[in-house]
Parts: sequence; structure tokens; C-alpha cells
Amino acid sequence: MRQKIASGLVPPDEVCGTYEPMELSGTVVRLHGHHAWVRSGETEYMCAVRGKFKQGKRKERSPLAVGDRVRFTLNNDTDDSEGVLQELLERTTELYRAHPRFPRQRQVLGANIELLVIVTGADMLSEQLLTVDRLLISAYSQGLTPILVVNKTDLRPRSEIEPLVRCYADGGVEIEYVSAETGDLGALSARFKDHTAVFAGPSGVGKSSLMNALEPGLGLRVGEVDKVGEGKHTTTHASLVPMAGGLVIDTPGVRDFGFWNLELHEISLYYPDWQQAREQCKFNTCTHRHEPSCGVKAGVESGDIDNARYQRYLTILRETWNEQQKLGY
Ligand SMILES: Nc1nc2c(ncn2[C@@H]2O[C@H](COP(=O)(O)OP(=O)(O)OP(=O)(O)O)[C@@H](O)[C@H]2O)c(=O)[nH]1
Ligand SMILES: [Mg+2]
Ligand SMILES: [Zn+2]
Repeated sequence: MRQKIASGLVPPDEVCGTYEPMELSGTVVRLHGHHAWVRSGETEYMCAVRGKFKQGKRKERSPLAVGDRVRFTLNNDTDDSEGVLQELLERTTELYRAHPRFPRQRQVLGANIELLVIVTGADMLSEQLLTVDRLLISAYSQGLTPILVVNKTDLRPRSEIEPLVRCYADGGVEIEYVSAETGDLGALSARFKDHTAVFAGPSGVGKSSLMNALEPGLGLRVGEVDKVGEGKHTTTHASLVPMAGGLVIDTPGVRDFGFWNLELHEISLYYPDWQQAREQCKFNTCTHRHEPSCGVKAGVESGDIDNARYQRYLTILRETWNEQQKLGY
């Protein structure tokens, strides 16, 4: 695929000799420094990010995200013409979190997506469940459909994996067991046709490897085996690529996925399988911790709600409270 168009010019007007800028629309596939790469048809155009597209709203680092639909013009009369962004079209959905370095601000990891593919590695699954819970809360609160993918199933028997994720299966989450290594991709490849998805999860679980397996020839960079688990991030920038009949955003591993603008008592609203229990709570702002007459705690006691998942919920509540205290909320 060409990085730049050789010439995006409409022939000069014969009468006055001026060039009309050519207007195109496309999708942001990568953002880097002060440039956005925009795909329109089969071609990628490099557009300088200037003016209103550089500075986000007060609570946002950047107004642009991978997956954004934009209109742009090509108006240079040289061969290496750069596009100029003209308009950011309205988003249908977004996946966002609190910016890791500037937590008061929102960071959009992907725009106009339907599926959030939460990737984990079978070998380190127990340590990754807190991230899974945070990503599920984000998916449900942001209107995305989650798919939980357990990769690296070649490293661990299914009988050890299933009990760890049974609470999600019982809660109605779609789960796919795969191995990028052996090419056993189950039903996953059929899930992307005509959809836009984002792959998210801890570093080193095999997000890029899986995408390479799902779309041979993609050639995304993957980590070296001996460096995995050292917190090394192989993918450093989100990018959108065509994959298995749809579009997928590969993201860098998330170490922390902080919520943005979420009240403590709202967190449990995004445990859809707890809804019936929640309706039994005396207070409608119940956080299911210390409050009396709590349907969720009763559910844990009766065994209807998985205790390990509830304990992780308490951890998420505590972590979120700490994050908010630091910010002075
Ligand atoms: N055994 C085994 N190893 C795998 C599998 N999938 C990926 N790996 C290995 O896991 C390591 C990390 O893979 P990546 O695809 O770079 O992981 P990632 O999730 O994209 O990591 P970041 O880009 O850092 O977020 C590489 O050494 C892969 O070869 C698998 O199914 N089984
Ligand atoms: Mg990667
Ligand atoms: Zn309660």
C-alpha cells in the first residue's frame, strides 16, 4: 500500500490556471507525532495534524483517534503532497480510559468500533482477570460488545482454564479459546466480517500474533519470547488494519485501564449478570460493600454470584476510590 499519493491534483483549470483542492473522506488508521494516516479506498494519505485537530477539548488530550472518519483535502502541487484535515465526522462509539499520565483527561483508544476483543494468555490468566473485569466494565459502559479471548491454549490444558473464566461464561460473555502459535483459532475468524473491532489486553498476551494468524500477510510486529513478561511493549501505537473481512485496531498492551468519569456506585451497573441481585438492594446507589440489605452480598453468600469475581469488584472499587482521591474528587 502506498504511503502517499503521487499526485492528488485535479488538472489545472484551463482558463485561470488554478488548482482545485481534491476533497476525500477516509478513516484514521494511525496517529504518530503531528501526523494522521488516513485510508481512503485502497490508499493511505499522510495528513498533518494542525489547528483545531491538534488540541483537544479541555478534558481530552487529542481530538483525533484511530478509527475516526474524517474529510480531508489534497492541495499541494508537488509530488509528495500531504493531506489537510478538514472535518472530523461524528463518532458512533468510542473506547476510552483515563489518560495514564494525565488522568483527568480522557484518552480515546479507538472510535467507531462495535467489538471489544479482550485478549488474555492462558499461562498468566489468573493475574489478568482484574484487567478483564475493567475492560468488561468499559465495554458495557461504552456500548461495545465484548468477546473474551483466551490465547496460548497450547500452554495449558482446557480443564485448568475453564474454571477461571466460568463466571464470565455464566454471565453471558462470549469466550473463544485459541492459540496463535498452533493456528487453532476456533470460531474467532468468523466474528469480524463487516465489523470494526479493537484488540485490547495486557502486554505479551499475543494480540498482534493473533491478528497475524487471523489475517496471513498482515506482518504486525510481535514480541520476542524471552522478553515477554518483562513489561516490554512491542506494539507502541494503535493501528487499524483490514482483517478477516472487517477492520481491527491493534493496541499497545494496557497496564492500567483507569475509568474516566465513572462514579463508584455506577461501576456495578456494568455487571449485567448482577442486575437481578442489584434490584434487591435497599439503596439505589448501593456499592455492595458495607450497605445493609444488599442483594449483591446476599447473592455472593448464596453462591449465585461468583465470590472471586465479587472480590475483584471490591478491588476495582478500592482502586478507583484511590485514583479519585489522588485527583481530589
Ligand atoms: N505459546 C504461545 N505463544 C504465543 C502465542 N501467541 C503469541 N505468543 C508469543 O507471545 C509473545 C508476545 O506476542 P505479541 O503478539 O507480541 O503480544 P502482544 O499482546 O501484541 O504484546 P504488546 O504489543 O506488547 O501489547 C510472542 O513471543 C509470541 O510468539 C500462543 O498462542 N502460544
Ligand atoms: Mg502487540
Ligand atoms: Zn448492594
